[in-house]
Amino acid sequence: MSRTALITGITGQDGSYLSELLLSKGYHVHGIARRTSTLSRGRIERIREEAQRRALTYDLHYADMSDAGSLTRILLKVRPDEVYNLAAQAHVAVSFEQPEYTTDVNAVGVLRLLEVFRTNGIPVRFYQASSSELFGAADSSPQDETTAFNPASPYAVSKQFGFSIVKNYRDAYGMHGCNGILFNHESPRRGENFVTRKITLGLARIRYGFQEVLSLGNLDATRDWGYAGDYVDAMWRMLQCEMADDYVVATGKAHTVRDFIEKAARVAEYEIEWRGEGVGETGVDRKSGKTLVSVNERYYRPLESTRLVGNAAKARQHLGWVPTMDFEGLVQLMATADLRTVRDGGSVTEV
Ligand code: NAP
Ligand code: F7E
Repeated sequence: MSRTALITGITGQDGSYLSELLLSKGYHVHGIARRTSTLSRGRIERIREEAQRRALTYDLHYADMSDAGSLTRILLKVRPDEVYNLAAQAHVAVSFEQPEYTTDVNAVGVLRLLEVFRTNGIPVRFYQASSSELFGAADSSPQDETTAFNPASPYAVSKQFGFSIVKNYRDAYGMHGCNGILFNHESPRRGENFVTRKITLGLARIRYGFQEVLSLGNLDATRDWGYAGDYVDAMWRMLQCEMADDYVVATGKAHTVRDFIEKAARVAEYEIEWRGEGVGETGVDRKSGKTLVSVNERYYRPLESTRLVGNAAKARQHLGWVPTMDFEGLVQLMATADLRTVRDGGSVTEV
């Protein structure tokens, strides 16, 4: 018999890849989408059409993580076997500007869902989108499930609450709740103001004359970047285990923002040369002398996460999780997709 899954954050990057995965496995898929003034469904429009064509269940329901009543109504109606909580105010820099909203959605929102399950006796398997940002200014490297948390932003603090409350409900009530401590994962569907996508889209726009320069913050920040398509597979694998547990999902390799720019620039047929330093630093194309990258303090954060690189040995061993794409492949995929989309004048989120 087909299982039923509910995805919060279905319109986001991960929600779209997880939708495809679950539909391919025969699930009935439901998602919550919030009301926005312009529809934010670009990433799942094609998935919806395809599901409709194949007569598969792929239903969206209006709800919001800040509205317990709406969550209760949908959970009681859908009665899912699995719930994937991906909805969040997911931007770390924005969380410094909107800490209260970030906490309401990312922290209290998790509790709202858990309380609906508990008070209504709904026996779901629950996935919580935890984050490597919990390690923050990490004391040791690489990080695994035993590394101490040291969150460095309101976003990370809110996600630490989400992590802890899932563990608490698992221990106190025997609920099947898993935390995926996922390191950064990217794709051509990544939000446009996260650094990888900002770079690939910016370079494509410069290449085709729609943008002058790419303005960025800390070029020396390092991250462990993987491919979103691989990471949603780990989410699903967690919920197939009899015993709920927490898992780090990562590639184990760290790169700087600078590395990412240099590789993406090559795909756009530029050769970056760095000149100057600090806020005066620029990235110049060696052949044409054109300035492609400049630094703007506006994109610096009050506090940075540092030394982030994950050890996913537990996920590999217990879940049989194996990533399919390396850093070079990821940059190539994203840069090529944005060059094509900008050239063809298409919608940047429909890839
Ligand atoms: P994303 O693209 O920003 O998607 C976030 C989703 O949450 C969107 O569907 C968004 O809806 C929805 N949302 C935001 N506020 C909401 C609210 N108040 N009520 C209901 N829905 C709301 O993020 P992502 O990259 O797919 O990440 C998915 C999850 O994994 C997030 O929880 C994120 O914090 C976490 N995470 C991500 C990464 C990563 O590297 N991508 C790593 C670790 C953890 P709209 O489309 O309407 O905006
Ligand atoms: O920043 C630096 C910035 O915003 C990465 C979210 O999915 O992953 C993501 O959070 C690095 C930081 O991602 C710009 O300072 C430089 O050091 O792409 P990002 P993030 O903050 O790592 C974690 C795991 C999550 O859980 C989050 O939901 O890049 N950086 N210049 C910049 N970052 C941005 N956004 N824009 C810049 O211009």
